[in-house]
Amino acid sequence: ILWTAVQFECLLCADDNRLSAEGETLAGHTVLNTLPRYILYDVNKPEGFNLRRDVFIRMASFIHHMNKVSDYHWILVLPPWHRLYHWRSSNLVQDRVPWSLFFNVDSIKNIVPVVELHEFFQMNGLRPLDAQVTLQDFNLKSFDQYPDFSDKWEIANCKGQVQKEFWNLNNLTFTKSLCISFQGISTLLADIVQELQPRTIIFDHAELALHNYYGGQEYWRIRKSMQFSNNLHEIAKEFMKKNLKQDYLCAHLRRRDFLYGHPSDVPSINNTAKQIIEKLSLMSNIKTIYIATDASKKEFEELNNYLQPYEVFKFEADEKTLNNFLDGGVAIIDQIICSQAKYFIGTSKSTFSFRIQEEREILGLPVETTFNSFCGDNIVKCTQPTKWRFVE
Ligand code: GFB
Repeated sequence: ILWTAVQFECLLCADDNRLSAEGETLAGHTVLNTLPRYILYDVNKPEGFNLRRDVFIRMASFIHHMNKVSDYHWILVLPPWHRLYHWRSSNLVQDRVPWSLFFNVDSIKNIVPVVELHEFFQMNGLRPLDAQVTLQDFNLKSFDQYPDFSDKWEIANCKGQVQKEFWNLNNLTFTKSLCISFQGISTLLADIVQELQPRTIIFDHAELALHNYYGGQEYWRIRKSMQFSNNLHEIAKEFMKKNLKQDYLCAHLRRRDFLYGHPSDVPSINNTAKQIIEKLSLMSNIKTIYIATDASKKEFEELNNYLQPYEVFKFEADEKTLNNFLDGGVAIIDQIICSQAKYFIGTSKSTFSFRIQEEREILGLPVETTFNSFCGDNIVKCTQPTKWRFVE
């Protein structure tokens, strides 16, 4: 399933009509305008899977925009999933995982012109990319006294380290590399492309580019196309058929680094159980609880004890499933099961929970069963998630 650098083969290079590195045609007629151009991107290393899914939507909007305003056909290259910080199974190789392991890429291709990285290499070979652009924040000092929130960008000295090797591929090289201070929506990246006129370009720190219109029609069209792969749906379905025979409540408990990153949003295990039982006391038809969590075994057992006599389930991947679908696939199975629950409670501020809420909106489930989150232990006023409603 994983691909390696040695598999790269350049289809265009074997073709009479190929472009040379300088952009001449070899077959005597200009194909420059008809060949697609490619945009690659990467995201700040520590970011998790579900924030990266959101960055994809912003980049997909940008590609749509490019294809409206430019004479060329632009294709977005799906960044492989590579050694994410939260993927904890150290015995597994979780390098450069293609999107097709997790998503139905054909469904995405119906809405957004995308290719996987290995498909890009088949077209481009090992030719250097025309440009590497590292996005960075504007210096606060340059704001004078008052912050300026207008959309803007400028070529600048690099503030931090520039990434030399994307996804540990030493054969992905660049003709030129520059840093750009950037503030604004993702379609503003089009101005940079216009200025640099590259055929292939990679943006690093793409998370700095914001949504054009979060929660609008285009957002949902792209979001809806990001279906999980059939294989993962099948595994979730099998688990639900076997274990979750009745209506169930799903609770997503985000712990581990969230205990430090968002301490006031994460209740203690005891308090978590109390909040679940309180909800269930209002819904006499639900007796079954599904727990999705990154908590330790010990924390889960503690929670399970507090929740007795309710029936409590958690998906435990067998060795084959874990080997085939990795930590990322197991997390998605949790998300699929939660998205189909009768009632959902998530963890405040977790993008893992947000993506479940979106999935439930796409499925058309009642809004009051979706936008709920746990309250931290010492919170006076516990705010519930914003209701981002699906727009067709
Ligand atoms: O997805 P994610 O960006 O959500 O990152 P947050 C959390 C990761 O932890 C998931 C694992 O992608 C999973 O790998 N994980 C979390 C889970 N909950 C579960 C679960 O219920 N089941 C399974 N199987 N795995 C942000 C991060 O996390 O938290 C930021 O994106 C930062 O980088 C911040 O660390 C504090 O939005 O919850």
